[in-house]
Amino acid sequence: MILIGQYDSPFVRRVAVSLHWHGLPFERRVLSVFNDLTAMLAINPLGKVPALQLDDGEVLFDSRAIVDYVDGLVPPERRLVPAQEPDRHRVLRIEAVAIGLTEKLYERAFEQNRRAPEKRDQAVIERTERQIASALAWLEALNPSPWLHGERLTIADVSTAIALTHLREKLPTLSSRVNAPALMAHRDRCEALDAFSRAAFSASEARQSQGIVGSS
Ligand SMILES: N[C@@H](CCC(=O)N[C@@H](CS)C(=O)NCC(=O)O)C(=O)O
Repeated sequence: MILIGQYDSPFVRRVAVSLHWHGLPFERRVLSVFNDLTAMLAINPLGKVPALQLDDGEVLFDSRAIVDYVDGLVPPERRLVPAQEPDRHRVLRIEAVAIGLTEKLYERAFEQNRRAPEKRDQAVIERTERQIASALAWLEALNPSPWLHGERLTIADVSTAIALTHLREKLPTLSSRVNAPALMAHRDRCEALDAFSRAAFSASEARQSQGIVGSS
């Protein structure tokens, strides 16, 4: 299998951590959705990452669909999304907020890092920050100890920890204003795991595709 995408993408990292957690070997093709858009459009009709090329050449896209596929390769008791109810819907419910938070962080960082200052919309920024604060408060109230649900790591933990790392790395000023001690401890606990450190946030890959959209 070949995972396409950079390790400054929280969605790519979700897939990479899932693959490492399950001990599934894969190669990686480091393409940027900004610098390599033509190549990305040939891989994924939306030109987005992550994409996962299977050994027979078929390509999967969207991290939810990929994580679902990857989870199906291991026995039910090892899955990151529990196979049995009610754990299944409870984990997916938390994951939905974590992914939604990730999308809002991505939008907020895009506004700051990819849009020319004169084109930034303060009303959009404020609305997005309210959504981010609300999602963080909701997740913090779950008080992970050590996991967000149940007795073992699930996709809810993977997605939430990666979102918190993305916040710290891409939006440091906003991150410094956040009061979420339980989530930050949870992030550090998760990022210390082998499956996470083998797919650690990559500042050098982030630097490779910096820049304002439409400026070059
Ligand atoms: N729902 C998608 C979101 C993926 C996503 O937004 N990826 C970003 C990189 S972090 C991307 O490809 N952005 C380029 C674009 O939206 O044009 C998933 O879960 O895979």
